[in-house]
Amino acid sequence: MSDELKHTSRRAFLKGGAAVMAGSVAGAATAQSADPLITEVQDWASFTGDGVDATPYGLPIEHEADVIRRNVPWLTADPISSINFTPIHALDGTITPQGCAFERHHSGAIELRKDDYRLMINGLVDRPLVFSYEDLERFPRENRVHFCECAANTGMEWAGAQLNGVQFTHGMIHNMEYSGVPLRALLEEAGLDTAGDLADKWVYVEGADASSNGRSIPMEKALDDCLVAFKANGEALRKEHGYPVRLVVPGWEGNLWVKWLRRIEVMDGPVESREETSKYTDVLADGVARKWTWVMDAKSVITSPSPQSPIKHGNGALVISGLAWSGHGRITRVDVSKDGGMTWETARLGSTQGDSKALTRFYLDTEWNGEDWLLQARAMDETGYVQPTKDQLREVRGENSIYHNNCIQTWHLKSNGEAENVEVS
Ligand SMILES: Nc1nc2c(c(=O)[nH]1)N[C@H]1C(S)=C(S)[C@@H](COP(=O)(O)O)O[C@H]1N2
Ligand SMILES: [Mo]
Repeated sequence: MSDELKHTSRRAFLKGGAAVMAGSVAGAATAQSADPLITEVQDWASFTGDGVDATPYGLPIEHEADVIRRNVPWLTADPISSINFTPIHALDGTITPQGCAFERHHSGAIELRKDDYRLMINGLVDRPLVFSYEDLERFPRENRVHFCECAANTGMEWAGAQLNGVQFTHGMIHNMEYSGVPLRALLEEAGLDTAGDLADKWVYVEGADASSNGRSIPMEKALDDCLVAFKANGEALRKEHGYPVRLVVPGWEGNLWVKWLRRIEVMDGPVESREETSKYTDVLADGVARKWTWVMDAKSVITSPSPQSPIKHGNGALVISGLAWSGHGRITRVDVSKDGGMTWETARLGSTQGDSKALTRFYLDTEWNGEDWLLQARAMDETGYVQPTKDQLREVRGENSIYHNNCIQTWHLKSNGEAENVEVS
């Protein structure tokens, strides 16, 4: 192709594209009758608004009162030992506000004052230590964005499409910017020789709540990227997320992210506690339980349109939006299918850089004219791993698993704009 031709066709393409967009955002382009919201002076322009003293600490405006954590009544028999879900169908970008980030407690959220906070490091260290909150603040800090996904996220979907909303199928996840001290620095302060042979060493981490939620973490991970965090999204951790201090274990299942962190013991091996034997293990197709599935594999889901976020505008321009994440690193690509996985289009990632082990936003800017679609998203991460279908997972895991379900999700988008949780095979 000559340079001249290339030029012309690119310009033609751009013009064509613009025409499609203008024509398709129909409501916006053709508002011709008098719209009082444009022609009349409104109350909010005639009187002053609230003063600066009205909201010393702000909450979302009342019109957003629907964007809240919700639970599934039959799953939440006991609210003390239970779970609620992030309204991911109504959020955009990647950061989860603490006020609506899912919670999972084994014995309720406790109230622990900073003054009463203590963190002990003991076991196979030269100098067992107890840190106060102020002590922790005197170590060099880091800021990092990471997702925290409960291993049970999507767990109700193993045997069939069950919960009709992305908040319930995928909402056991949040993504925050944490400020904290690398766990490595505290272990070194306690005299752990991090240059020595630590191949068979573990840390056992415990919370101050009645459940303690004790978990064993191999030393390699403890020294790699774990953070002892005290701020999330710039402000103190909320009580329900572990105030004043929680452990951040990037990319690994949420159960390891101990809240109200009180003790870290360096040990010769794993404790094999309740949370890592009878729970959070994966039953395979042959009935054998697989231990230690720590890393959350690459996963993605379309958040809009979805059952709780139907298409309400008319035909034409449609933004399909969703989230992708991987416990192994960065998301490199997300594909979207409209026909249940037969053909795929590559989505646009909301940020080109993308944090490692963090939520990535994706968009597919497309057009919808009332077609019946089987919408799916499929994530790929920097290791080359591709998110599997439900059938592929079932071949290995059967249908009796609960945890670590990272299968491709399908929404049936109907001509009326509503979407439903379905399965394709
Ligand atoms: N101390 C303590 N830490 C805990 C838990 C708990 O009950 N107690 N629940 C764990 C589980 S199963 C998950 S998924 C995450 C949830 O963190 P969140 O409540 O901030 O969403 O915290 C983990 N840390
Ligand atoms: Mo969890």
